[in-house]
Order: sequence, then structure tokens, then C-alpha cells
Amino acid sequence: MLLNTYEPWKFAFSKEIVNLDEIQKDSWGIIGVPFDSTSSYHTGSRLGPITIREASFGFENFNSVFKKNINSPFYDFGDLNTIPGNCLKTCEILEETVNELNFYNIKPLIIGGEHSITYGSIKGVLNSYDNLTVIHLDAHMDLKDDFIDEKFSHATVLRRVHELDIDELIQIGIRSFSKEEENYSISNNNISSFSVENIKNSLDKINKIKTPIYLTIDLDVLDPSFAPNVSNPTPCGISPNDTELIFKELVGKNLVGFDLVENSSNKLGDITAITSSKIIYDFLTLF
Ligand SMILES: [Mn+2]
Repeated sequence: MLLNTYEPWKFAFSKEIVNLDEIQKDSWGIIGVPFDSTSSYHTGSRLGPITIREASFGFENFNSVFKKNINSPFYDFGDLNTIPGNCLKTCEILEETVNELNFYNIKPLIIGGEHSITYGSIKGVLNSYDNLTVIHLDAHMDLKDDFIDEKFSHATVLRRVHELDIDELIQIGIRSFSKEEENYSISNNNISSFSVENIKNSLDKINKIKTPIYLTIDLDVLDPSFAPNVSNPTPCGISPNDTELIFKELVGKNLVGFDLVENSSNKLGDITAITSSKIIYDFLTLF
């Protein structure tokens, strides 16, 4: 390594970017999206990309859960230039960035920011894939048609995603929703919503997926005892061990996009940022 230095604002173990044309096909590229303008409770997820990257330096290269090192090279391209206060324009910029990543055969690994940005990321992925199953870990369904008259919000994002041309939406860890959202989930036969008690059934569902997969994780899927600093903490959630169970079911599947959102840590070394970072670290060990 030249000068024997490292970049603390790049995810640990990420490879140096030398030439985009020489990047290994199907590697992952991290993009931070420091945007939190539609957050309805705790704001601060704009600091997610920084606090999560910093926390990544606490882990070993060898992942004892998956019994392997992080083998596949991945890259950290820094943070998106967002437009504070404008969700749609920020999503358009992110979609364009994901298009560019796909052009170089790099798969997007998005660190939020809040959940509304998932719309821009999935739109970008859909420009490259005809079929897509979205796996959605969250305490909330996020299937409202509008939230206080806003169509584009972190509370409506999976409704907007479902309106795109996706094959299936699989929601896991769900425990907070309106009657309208529950009816929408029940009346659309390509939506499955699994409660915390039904995680085992969601694993069977994941096992049967044949299409490319986009995985979106709202960190509030975890119980607040593991991840207190999220935008909308919701008691009685899943544990980090449950996310590892889900990840083990994803081994060998065709994952083409990933995001982790709603981390609102506001200081370095925060337990929520460490947990977020561990989830991304586990995800990167799958390949
Ligand atoms: Mn949520």
C-alpha cells in the first residue's frame, strides 16, 4: 500500500478503485445516500453512511458465522450528491448512478439515508433486469398510498416500488401497519408479509425464488434493544441472529441490489451503527 495509510470514510476491506474498466464483473459498489428529508420521527439518517463506515473497522476479515473471509472484491464510491428536501430529484440522481454502476457490471450496495431512496435504487436496477423479486426487512409495510398527502415518503416507498414492474414483494419482520396497508398486502397476490413470529415461513418463501433479488433492509426490523437509533424504533422486532438466518437462505441466489436504510446514529461507535455495519459485512461475505 502506497504511504501505508487507509481511508476511514471508506468501508473496511473495500478495494482501491484504480480503473473502472478493470473492475471485476459482478462486484459490489458502495454508494452512501445521506438523505433524510421525509423522516417522520427521528431525523439524522443522513449521518448513516459516515457512522456505519467508521464502525466497519471493528471487524475481522474472517467471518465466523459464514466460516470464510470476505473474498469478493468490493468498492466504496463515496456518497451521492443528494438534494435535501427533494426526494424525487434525489431518487432520480440515485437511479442514474445505479445505471452507471450497472454499465460497469457493478451491483449497487446502498447505505442510507432513509427508506424513500430505495425507490431510486430499484428503478435503476429495473433498467437492467426484466425480472426482480424484492425482499424487504422492516417493522413497517411502507405500503401507504400517501403519507400526509405526500406520495413519495419513507412511509410509502414500498407502495411506489410495488407499482414498478416487479415480480414479487416479500416483507419480513412486519409488525406496524394501517388497515389500508394490510388490505393492500392481502389483495395483491404478489405481496407476502411475514410477521416476526413467521420468519421460518419466510425462509421457505426465499428458498423458492428463481428471479434476481433486490434486498432492502430498514434497520428498524431489528428490536430496538439491538438498534435503538433508527428513525422509527418499534418494539418486539427480530434479532441480528435472525438476519443471519435469512442471509444463509440467500447463499447461491442471484442478488443484484442491496440497501440498508434508516440508521440514525449520531455519534461514532454507536451500537446501532455497529449493528448496521455488521449486517453489511455479513452480506458481503455471502459472495
Ligand atoms: Mn420501518
